[in-house]
Amino acid sequence: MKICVIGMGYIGFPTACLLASAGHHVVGVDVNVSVLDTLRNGQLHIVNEAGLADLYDSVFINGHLVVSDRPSEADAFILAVPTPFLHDPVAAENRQGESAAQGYRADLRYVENATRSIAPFLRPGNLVILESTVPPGTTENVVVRALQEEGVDVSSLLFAHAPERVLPGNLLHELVHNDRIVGGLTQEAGEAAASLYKSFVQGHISITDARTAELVKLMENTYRDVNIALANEFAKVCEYLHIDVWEAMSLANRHPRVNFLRPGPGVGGHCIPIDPYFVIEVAPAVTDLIQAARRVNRGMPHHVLQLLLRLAGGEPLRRVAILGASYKANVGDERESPSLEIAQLLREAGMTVAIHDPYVPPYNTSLETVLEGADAILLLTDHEAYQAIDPHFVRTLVARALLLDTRGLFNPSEWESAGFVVLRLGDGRKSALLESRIIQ
Ligand code: SAJ
Repeated sequence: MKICVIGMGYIGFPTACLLASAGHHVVGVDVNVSVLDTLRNGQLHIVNEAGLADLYDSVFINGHLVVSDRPSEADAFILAVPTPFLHDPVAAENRQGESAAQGYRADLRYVENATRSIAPFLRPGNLVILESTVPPGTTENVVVRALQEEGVDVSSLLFAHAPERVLPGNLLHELVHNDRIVGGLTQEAGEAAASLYKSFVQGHISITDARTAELVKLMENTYRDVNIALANEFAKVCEYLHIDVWEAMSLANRHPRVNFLRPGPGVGGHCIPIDPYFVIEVAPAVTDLIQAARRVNRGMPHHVLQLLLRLAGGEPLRRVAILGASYKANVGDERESPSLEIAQLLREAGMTVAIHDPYVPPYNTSLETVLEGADAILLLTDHEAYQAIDPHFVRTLVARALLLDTRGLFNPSEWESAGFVVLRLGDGRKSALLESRIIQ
């Protein structure tokens, strides 16, 4: 088939490559000129994704994937553009129900713009697939309506929603092997979309209706956000009860049907902290738990600041070394990263902050420089690379030997043997000791 993919981001671009390598003729469209230039030179704008460079080479050379700044006629159009959220707390206070959503609403302008951009190229029988994560009802109320407003005869078109669930850092493998949900506005549209994905998806493809598919994606990420909030809440409970949450959770997880996620300094990325609001927005009156979980996770950066002040034992911290800017381990993406929010909180508290992250320019500088003269080390992202740090060497660099580990990454006794006072998020045994220290 001839397929036009709108949005060359970390979903649209690999999807376009996979469709092209399956034999389709694909036009990849993006408004970002530097992305187009990079791709036209056969280079990649998405790094650290195994297999993507070779895949792109093959479809770039055989011409099955070409990139452009505008759509062209095709049998199928896939919209894979961002759906961030808009946060207007002031408006939230004034609008009934909005306050329940804490003022967060889906920003669908990219979906709307991408939809309008394909209007002139649509022909009867074309298939239009929305992949972006959206509030339930968007395929019908935004995509179809925008095309109608552009004067398109939508009765002859097929519409479907096909959310993705790939984990950044494992993109290609998951795009091919994960099961997929496809939701059609009509049964025919669902089947047409399913057969398109069958050309590269080896996972099972389930067909449902569009609204169900839109909600399923949000359910998956909301499930994760609520479970992370539960882990974070038990971290605070354990601090209060002088219990080590890391030990308690590993014991609880030995139960055959219990699987606690890991406490952390907050929930980042452009999915987990955002998608629950797409549910809250459409059902504010019945989402108490989902809203509470968002409040717990959004409160973690402030909790980390309190732990750091407790670790400092009343002495002011001049300079803090932060390990990890990225929102999660082993990838380089600082979008909505709690690390950057925590860095800001520390600066507002009068501290100087030096940040290191091997994956995120401009923080991928020398670790020694960042640690030099630090009054405290704050581990915020559990990059595997940090496992190799030698506490005894680090001891020679820092001004004060204080370590706050918010991911349970390091072995406390190794750092203590090098002379560090170590506090871990959720480790109540240590905070009891520290409280006594402060009292002294
Ligand atoms: N986090 C914790 N504790 C945990 C797990 C995660 O604090 O036990 C934090 C991470 O540090 C990070 C945030 O939550 O800041 C999100 O991490 P993540 O592992 O959920 O990574 P994402 O957001 O890149 O991927 C999620 C995945 N969704 C699910 O696992 C249900 C992925 O499958 C989705 O495709 C992706 O969101 C998305 O794009 O929707």
